[in-house]
Amino acid sequence: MSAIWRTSLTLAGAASLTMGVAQAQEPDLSEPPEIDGEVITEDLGSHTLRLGIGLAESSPQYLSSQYFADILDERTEGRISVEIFPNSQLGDDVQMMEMLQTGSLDMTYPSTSPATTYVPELAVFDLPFLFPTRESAVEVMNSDVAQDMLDSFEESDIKALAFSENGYRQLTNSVRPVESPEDVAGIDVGGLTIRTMENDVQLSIWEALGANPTPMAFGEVFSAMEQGVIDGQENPWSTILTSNFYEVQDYGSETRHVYTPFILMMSMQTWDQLDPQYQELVQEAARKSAEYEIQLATEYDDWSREQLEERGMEITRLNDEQVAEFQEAVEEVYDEWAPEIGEDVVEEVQSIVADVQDE
Ligand code: TK8
Repeated sequence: MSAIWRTSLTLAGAASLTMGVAQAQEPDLSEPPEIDGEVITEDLGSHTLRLGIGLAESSPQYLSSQYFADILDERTEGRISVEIFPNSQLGDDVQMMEMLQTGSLDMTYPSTSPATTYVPELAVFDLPFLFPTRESAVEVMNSDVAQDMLDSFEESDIKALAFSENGYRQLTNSVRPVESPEDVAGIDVGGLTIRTMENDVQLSIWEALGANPTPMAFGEVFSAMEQGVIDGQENPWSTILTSNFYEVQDYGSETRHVYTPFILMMSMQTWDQLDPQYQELVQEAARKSAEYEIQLATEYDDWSREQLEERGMEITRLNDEQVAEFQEAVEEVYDEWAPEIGEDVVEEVQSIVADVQDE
């Protein structure tokens, strides 16, 4: 951990450290759960799996991927090894999913939003303000509707293994503090140019808020902000921190406008090469590492916001009325998209959420 954080420290951060500013540089993260379960001692073939991810080495996505690799390593006596390539270095979410289909990459870990081109029902996760709590989102990810969505990837030669948490998304920008939809739309001065994921529901959300939304691959976002091509973007605090977005974004708003998951997935060509015993193990390791990822993402969330403030970002917290204003402004997104996604899927998800909230 500390090595990772040291390498991702900015010069400014390093300077403030040497100046003696007390700053916890590492979140208080849970250790990965102990690796237990049967070890496959029989030689069922050797595999090196290349896993490309979008986020940085310090992200929950990377740390849990390492745990995934460790489980496979230990429980196959080193016969399955996983090489992780962070920071979109092998491609962005869309490209890496295509690489799984052609068999030129073994595994990737995209957001659900760009994966809706394969499984349109996944767009239910793009609906704004759907999950009042993280618990309700997790319950939906563990549900049969969600499992059906994972299974549907098989038609596209992708073995989707498990959902985990990208998380509640927050708005950042380099122009002005935002506490209302009017601030996004900038009535007299013009709307903020906001990068969105490559997903039509996300686009509708930002259109409804009066922004100028620009879909873009994640790997291009930092430099687009640095060069002023876009004013802002939206992602969980942990990503805003671990991908160093705070270096080029002065303002953040705790909008929590949408909760999006990740999906850990494998090329069907790779999957088919694995012995059934290995397949079972890979599936189990994926679930365990996804659970760990959700735990890390939870632990990272508030901590990251504090870190961002310490690093000079001005973060606006919204009260209930302010959140309600955003919620009202994007209500039309439901009218537009629920029929496309499937009213049944939307209602099923909403009823799971309602059950969790009633408990
Ligand atoms: C990383 C992306 C990222 C997502 C986005 O590959 O694109 O903004 O939130 O986490 O999947």
